[in-house]
Amino acid sequence: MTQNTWNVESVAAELMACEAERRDRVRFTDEWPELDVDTGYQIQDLNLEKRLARGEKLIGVKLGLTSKAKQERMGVYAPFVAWLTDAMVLPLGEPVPQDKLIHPRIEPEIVFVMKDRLEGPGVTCESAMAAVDTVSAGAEIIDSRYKDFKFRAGDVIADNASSGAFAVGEKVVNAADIDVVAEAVRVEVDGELVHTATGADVQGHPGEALALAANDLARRGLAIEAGWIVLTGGMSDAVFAPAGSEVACRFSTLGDVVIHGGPVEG
Ligand code: 0L1
Ligand code: MG
Repeated sequence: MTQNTWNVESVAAELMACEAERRDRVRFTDEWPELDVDTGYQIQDLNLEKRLARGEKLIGVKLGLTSKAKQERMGVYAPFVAWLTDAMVLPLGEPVPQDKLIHPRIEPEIVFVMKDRLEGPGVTCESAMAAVDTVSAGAEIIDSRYKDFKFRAGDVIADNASSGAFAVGEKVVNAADIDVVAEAVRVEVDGELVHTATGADVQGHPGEALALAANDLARRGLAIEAGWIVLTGGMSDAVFAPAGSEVACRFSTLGDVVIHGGPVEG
């Protein structure tokens, strides 16, 4: 397809096809510069409808690019929101689903489970945190439908913020009982330390990321529902997760989430 032929429906269909066929492509914005943030969300929402129509359940939201490390790596300097469905859950102990993903990368996340519905606008870090039930460690396995993870804001929002899979650690802590700003993580690849970060790296406070999600969803007349999972965004840059690798996200109080890349074929 060439310039001027793209629209919300055709980009949505192409992204779903790329995902199903494990095929990456060049970003759309080179051919369709009008693909801006709002258009990206229209595409994201259209593909959510398709996911739900094929039986997936909406279980929460994820934030993208809430840390400087992620923004600088991706060259996109504004955070955004995307959808989580039950098909994206990676049970602990299961390897990276290499057969479903194109070029998976893993990043550590602070994960909230919501106690109350949270509806913007006007949500603050404080009111956001008051609506959180529990906190856990998480690891998101991102996967972009764009070659080399090269995209602009409209592209990545349309692509559901590079959603792939995510794992949540075993330990569950009441939100009132943890300092999420001070919570630290060490990311090790095959036993070697590659990144460190804290909750402060996520918008200064992961609650700010949650507030941002609620306020952003409000622009589309949507809210964060009680019981939903919220991935507050990669705390550090992501690391590649090929077959044969082991990525460990070791949190200071929330425990470890260790993800294996799976067996090397042949
Ligand atoms: O591919 C990406 O890095 C965009 C999604 C960002 C996810 C995150 O920051 O948690
Ligand atoms: Mg993430």
